[in-house]
Amino acid sequence: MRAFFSLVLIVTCLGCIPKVPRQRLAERAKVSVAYIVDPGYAGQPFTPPDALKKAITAELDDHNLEVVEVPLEAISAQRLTDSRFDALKKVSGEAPFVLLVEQRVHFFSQLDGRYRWEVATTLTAARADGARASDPFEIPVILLFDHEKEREAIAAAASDISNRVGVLMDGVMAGASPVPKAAAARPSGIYFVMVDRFANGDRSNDGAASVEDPQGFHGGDLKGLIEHLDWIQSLGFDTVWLSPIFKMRTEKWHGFGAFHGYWTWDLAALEPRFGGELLLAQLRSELDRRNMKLMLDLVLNHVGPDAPLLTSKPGWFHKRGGVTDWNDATQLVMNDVHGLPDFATEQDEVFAYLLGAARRWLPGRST
Ligand SMILES: [Ca+2]
Repeated sequence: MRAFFSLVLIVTCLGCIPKVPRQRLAERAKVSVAYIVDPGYAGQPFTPPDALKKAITAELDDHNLEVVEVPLEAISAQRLTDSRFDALKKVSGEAPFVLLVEQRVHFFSQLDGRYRWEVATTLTAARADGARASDPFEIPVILLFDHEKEREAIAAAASDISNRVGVLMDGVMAGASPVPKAAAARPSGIYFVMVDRFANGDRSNDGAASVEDPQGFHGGDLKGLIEHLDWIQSLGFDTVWLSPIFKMRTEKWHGFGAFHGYWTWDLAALEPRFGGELLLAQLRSELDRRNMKLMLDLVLNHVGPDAPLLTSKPGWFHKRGGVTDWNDATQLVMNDVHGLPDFATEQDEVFAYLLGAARRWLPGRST
């Protein structure tokens, strides 16, 4: 849950669809289409507004394809794209083409009285003879009114999304093979390390630690991690994602432990009990030697309780109180999650601070 509010740096292969000329079938054919919008924190999957369906239907009609919409129930029991696509194909009968439209909508920020949303869409399409392609993308949307939510955001992005459907279907109808993903040549994966709980390589930095206390620190550190890199690699992983290692609150809060590292106090310094910058540099070098990658986890949504920034920069926080309605998109972004002081990231100064902190830890920038 806490990790959801943090930043990790991930490189993905997007737009793996080769560009081909506009396609139109000589004879009209059916395309089986399924829509699903994943809910955020609560609720059931739902179908997008008619504005999107209408735009996509018009686009497909332009390809001489007749839409047969598959009911949401046919795929809603599945959570993964591959499973949904298989379920869609199963109920598509003789339709020579299938199209799956998956969406998730996020409230992003409130700025100058307007509401910024992100509409994330993954399109997956295939011909009956197997050629399949996918296109994941995000479209930012500005809405003017508080009562406008997920449906209005999707409707606002309908034209852009239907255009992407057209390009994707051009590729599928032309039989173009998707460009292989860069990572496909070698299996890979991300191994997440809860640094305090992974391996204790240096007992001199333990401070107050007790493995008997489930909420206490257990002594894990970067040195212990470095000593286990061969083991992590032997499991088939090529990337290590660390729980936050930055200066943080270390005292318990309402009985809950701080060992996870998500109660950051200072993103520009390392927490001494995990090891210093020399050890971080050594970790990087050991990972490089194994052709492995490192992901650092920066908590950008909030600071830890009693963080010094609350005193030195009191204007940097929303101070709207805790979240009381988990279905209220504005509260989710602007209010304190479980009492953790919420950064006003829409302020230029706050944004610059967080960006600077992120850049601080890029390789070759640690001075
Ligand atoms: Ca230790």
